[in-house]
Amino acid sequence: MKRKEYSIAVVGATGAVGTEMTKILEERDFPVSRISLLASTRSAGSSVEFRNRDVTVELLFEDSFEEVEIGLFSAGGAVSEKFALIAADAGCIVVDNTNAFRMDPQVPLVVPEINPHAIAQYKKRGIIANPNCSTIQMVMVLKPIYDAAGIRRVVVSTYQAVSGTGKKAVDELLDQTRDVLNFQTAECNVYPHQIAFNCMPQIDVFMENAYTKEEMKMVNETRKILEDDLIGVTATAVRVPVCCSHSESVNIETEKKLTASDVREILSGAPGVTVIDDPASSKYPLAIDASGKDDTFVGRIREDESIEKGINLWIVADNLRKGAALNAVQIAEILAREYL
Ligand code: 25A
Ligand code: L14
Repeated sequence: MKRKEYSIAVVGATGAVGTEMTKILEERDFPVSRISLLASTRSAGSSVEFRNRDVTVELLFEDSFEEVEIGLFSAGGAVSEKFALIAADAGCIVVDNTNAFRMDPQVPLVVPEINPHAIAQYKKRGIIANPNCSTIQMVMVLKPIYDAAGIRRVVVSTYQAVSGTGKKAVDELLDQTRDVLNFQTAECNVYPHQIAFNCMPQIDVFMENAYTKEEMKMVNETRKILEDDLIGVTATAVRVPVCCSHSESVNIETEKKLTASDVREILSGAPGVTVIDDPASSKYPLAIDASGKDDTFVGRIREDESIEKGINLWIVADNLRKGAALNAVQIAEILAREYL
């Protein structure tokens, strides 16, 4: 019997995340009958290769979702706020990569390895939200620890790649690096400060409580995905001059005491997680190694000697893949397999 195939739209198809989505649909042999690649006037008319064929990028407009079954959105919050509703009204199930619907109680916020059961809630609004990239890689590691020992509090600092902001930010980092090395003035268009040879403790905008929006996404989304509002989470999100893959230093206070070797064993069996932890030979997860990979990598696992039940670790994942496009395609795979 021929397997069922689906009509798919990628919104923001020429962006950093959208490009990766199309690639991953192809790599994982997602059952696609038709693919619409949608973007703004800047790239409508250009073409993108999918399964050895050139597909023309079309302009996103109100009628783009007729007969589309699944829409993968990654063109920014403003585009999603408008077009996700239009798509859902037309019967297209939206997997949205932006911040627009993540905390909507009627919209499930899903990491397939962690809370696949939540996908069933898509029927309420026709939308499933993909969490923030920094949240996804952190909960991939927190969840197995939470199940084994409970979690009281998490303190995280991120070291985030520029590709999270989109292609223009990657260009800005490369241009600034070249300019500084050539004794030229580095031009800043995307970020408020020079990012080349720098670290910037601001990702997204500041909120009234003096945290950035990115930091508060990590707090709120972690609780929603783990379905526990009592977990304390506090975050500092930092941009570093890295093109791809986010790194995170995470301190976890558990309910039950875990030794470092307990944690190593728990994480070794966790789906989608790879432990790289051999300090004697300088082996630990690195952004440049995680890029292009699907797993979330964890290392530097050690006990926090300043408290009774604390663990420190270092988490790295490709922000465009597990942090965005791969997670979205995994959600679409479950939709196709179990719901459509
Ligand atoms: O609005 P927000 O929420 O603040 O989001 C801002 C940015 O976040 C990225 C994405 O950048 C977005 O623009 N983003 C989105 N989801 C993300 C996620 N989950 C995410 N980042 C991390 N995690 P991007 O450059 O990666 O992708 C932009 C894509 O969206 C299309 N798009 C934008 N506005 C649209 C739209 N499509 C339809 N209607 C609209 N109104 C966009 O298509 C792209 O596919 P494009 O045609 O506008 O861009 C094509 C090429 O143009 C370059 N470019 C981008 N911005 C500019 C630009 N060139 C000149 N000037 C610019 N201002 C890009 O390099 C792109 O290749
Ligand atoms: O909310 O600039 O998904 O790195 C992810 C990455 C917003 C911005 C999100 C960045 C974003 C972001």
